[in-house]
Amino acid sequence: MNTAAFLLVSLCCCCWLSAAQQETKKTENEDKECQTSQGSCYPNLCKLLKDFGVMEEKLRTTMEKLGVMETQLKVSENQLEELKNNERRKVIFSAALGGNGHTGPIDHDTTLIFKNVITNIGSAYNPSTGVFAAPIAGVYYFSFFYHAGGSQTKYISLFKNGQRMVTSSDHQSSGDGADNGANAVTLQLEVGDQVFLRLMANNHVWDSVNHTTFNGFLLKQV
Ligand SMILES: *[C@@H]1O[C@H](CO)[C@@H](O)[C@H](O)[C@H]1NC(C)=O
Ligand SMILES: [Ca+2]
Repeated sequence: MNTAAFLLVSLCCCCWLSAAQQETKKTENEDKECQTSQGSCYPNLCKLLKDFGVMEEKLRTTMEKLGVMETQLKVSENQLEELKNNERRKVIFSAALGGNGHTGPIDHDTTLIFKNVITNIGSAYNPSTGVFAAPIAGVYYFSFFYHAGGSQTKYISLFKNGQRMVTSSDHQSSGDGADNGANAVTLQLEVGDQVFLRLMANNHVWDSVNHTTFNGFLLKQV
């Protein structure tokens, strides 16, 4: 570009030279400082070259700024794409056991089915089976809260696939009429891992107005 621009300037100068020749004499003295090491040049050409130098410098800094802006734009585009992806990957659920009171005691371990869906963004929780299945690999946070009669034993565990992870329990007692218990856990899950609550054999839990809930959400994709 430098060479092309210089040729253009030189061509223009040819036209100007004849017209400028008369002017030259007058301004020659004023433009002494404009002499190059190759010798003196016509003042108009000299000024033009100086201007061109300034313009070239301006163009260079503008190009630099443009380069920086281009990089920033790319970063913003990537961030936007990430935000869009995160929006798509929301997994949040909350469900209550429902029913009209007692669940249990039953003589074997039973998966609790939380039928009253309060929130189920991403539909990863299945209210017909009580099982949450991870749609995305990541770290999830789960919690559960229960209410139960004090005169019976309570033993509720949260399972990841076949493995018991956390439990909340209380003893049989005549001292307190009712119990409330809870627990929570963060779990790193692979796609398809299942999380659910089990009421262990011969235990009991109560719900009539959403006392007993199972909750979870995706904390972070991994
Ligand atoms: C229990 O949860 C259901 C489902 O979200 C809701 O419609 C209902 O109002 C809740 N009931 C009470 C008593 O909180
Ligand atoms: Ca108790």
